[in-house]
Amino acid sequence: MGPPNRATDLLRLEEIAARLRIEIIEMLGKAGSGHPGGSLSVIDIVTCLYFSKMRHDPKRPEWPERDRFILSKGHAVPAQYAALAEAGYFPKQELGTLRKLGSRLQGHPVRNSVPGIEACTGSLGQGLSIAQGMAIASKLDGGKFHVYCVIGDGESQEGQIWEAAMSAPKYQVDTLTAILDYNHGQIDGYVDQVMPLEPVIDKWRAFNWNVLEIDGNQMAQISDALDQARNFKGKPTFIVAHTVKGKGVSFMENQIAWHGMAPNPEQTAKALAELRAAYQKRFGGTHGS
Ligand SMILES: Cc1ncc(C[n+]2csc(CCOP(=O)(O)OP(=O)(O)O)c2C)c(N)n1
Ligand SMILES: [Mg+2]
Repeated sequence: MGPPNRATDLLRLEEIAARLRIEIIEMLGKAGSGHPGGSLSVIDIVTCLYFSKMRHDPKRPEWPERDRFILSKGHAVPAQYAALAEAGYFPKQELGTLRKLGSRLQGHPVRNSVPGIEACTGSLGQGLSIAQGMAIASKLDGGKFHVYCVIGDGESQEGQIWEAAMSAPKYQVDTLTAILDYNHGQIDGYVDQVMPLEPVIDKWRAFNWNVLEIDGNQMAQISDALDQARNFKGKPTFIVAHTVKGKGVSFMENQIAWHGMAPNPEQTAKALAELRAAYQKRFGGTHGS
């Protein structure tokens, strides 16, 4: 069997993302707390990374040459847990323990507790600096692995983000790709109103990054941008990914209230019905009970 063609591969990734959206809502519904908006906006990017672009091996989570993924906006970790379980880092049944006392799956990523989690994040602003350190280590070692880091648009108000923005080009860290989940919402309002990021592309270009702009909920665009980023030499790449907060669940989309609120049982059922209907329409068959 040869390699899959592009259309087949994109469809495969879209199918995974559609399933992981369902699993995110199931997890949050059971947990009774958590962050649906930013998990649903980023899941297409996370899916493309784990199931197409990253060199990693769930059986060897500490393999030195693995690519690293740092979710700097750590509150969206249900998206990463769903991907890690799908990839085989831990059993899917464990997803149902999210945020429960004694569970490995805490509300924010914890390194050394969950295989596949590379850094403790959730205190916003720190992940890009951590990622840059790893990416420099890779570069010093001959560029054996690439580091991917997702930051939020609200998170971009943290000063430390701009310290990393300033220093990565100085060290020509081309083993680093940062992706901005530009979903326009933060914890208590719209980013444009709380602290505008614009002109975001000009800013990162001025800091001397290779900047790309995509629709971060379109698999083909995500895939192409990640390929370009990895192949670009001499500078780190910054991907401005326009996304929709709460993407896929109509009553959550672009609603600030759904930043950090879990759906109640009735809302969970409604969201799952929508996601399953969309899945069925697009891919046939059913997913989940
Ligand atoms: C240092 C720090 N300050 C405040 C918070 C509380 N907090 C959690 S999520 C959030 C908003 C983040 O917005 P954004 O980065 O846009 O996330 P997304 O929209 O992707 O969910 C804030 C302020 C935090 N986690 N860390
Ligand atoms: Mg946001």
